[in-house]
Amino acid sequence: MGVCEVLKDGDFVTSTHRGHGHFLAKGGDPKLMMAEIMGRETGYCKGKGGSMHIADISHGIIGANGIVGAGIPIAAGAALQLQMSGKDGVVACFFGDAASNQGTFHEALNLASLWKLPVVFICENNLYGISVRQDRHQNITNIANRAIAYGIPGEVVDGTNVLAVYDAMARATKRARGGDGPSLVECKCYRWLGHHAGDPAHYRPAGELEAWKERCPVKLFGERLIDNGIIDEQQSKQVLESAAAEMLEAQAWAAQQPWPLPEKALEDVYV
Ligand SMILES: Cc1ncc(C[n+]2csc(CCOP(=O)(O)OP(=O)(O)O)c2C)c(N)n1
Ligand SMILES: [Mg+2]
Repeated sequence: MGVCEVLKDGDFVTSTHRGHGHFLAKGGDPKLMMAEIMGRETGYCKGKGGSMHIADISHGIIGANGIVGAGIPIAAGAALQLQMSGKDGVVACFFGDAASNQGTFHEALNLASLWKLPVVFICENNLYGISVRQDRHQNITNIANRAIAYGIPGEVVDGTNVLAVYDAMARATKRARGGDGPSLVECKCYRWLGHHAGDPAHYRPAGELEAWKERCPVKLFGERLIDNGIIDEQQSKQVLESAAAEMLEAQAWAAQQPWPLPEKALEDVYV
């Protein structure tokens, strides 16, 4: 949310295999998103993209991506298109800690920095790639330091603090729009659930999850708004309840939607 709040119409987002939050934050419709996740005809990609390949070009959401690290060069390509057409748009490119080990990350940052492309690389460092903890998949603690190799700014941010994320994104976006090129923003965060629904996540050290749950970004931001007198407890509760109700309504609506017809299976796909 801290990232997408900075973006404007005409800006783009590339996402990951964990992209539903990015999608909603950039303005995607929850009903059409749920229909796509359930493989329905009325979903954003007519049910052919599914959970990991949702796209909504009308909101600048170029696509989630089931291939780890694949969104990074796509973001650089979209930024090149913006630069070549003289538009002042920016691309926000999300990826994970493990994705930053992929060749695509390094190749894309190399060209994006060389050509001063208007892109902000946002690493969601949630400490794990599937079951593999960060200190077992890379020899660094701060992924933002990889920016040094490409001569661009790299910033570590507390990913549980939505305003800190917003500020870092605002700085990076200003730089990108001003023609000074990309930045790398590393958001330190955590994955509450296992890698997927069936993963009991036994690889976590005891107490780790509980400690991160104390730092729930939604809870912390709500408390901050209350402490500063911007909303009261009742309003905070209402916001959370209405968001949950909206998602339940989207889920129920999507479950009633028609399945795609078999004879349309080869439409809109590369064959
Ligand atoms: C190219 C490629 N290699 C491996 C996988 C299998 N895979 C799916 S998610 C994942 C871990 C990704 O970790 P990270 O980038 O940290 O993202 P997170 O899941 O933590 O959000 C892997 C290895 C894949 N989808 N694509
Ligand atoms: Mg990760």
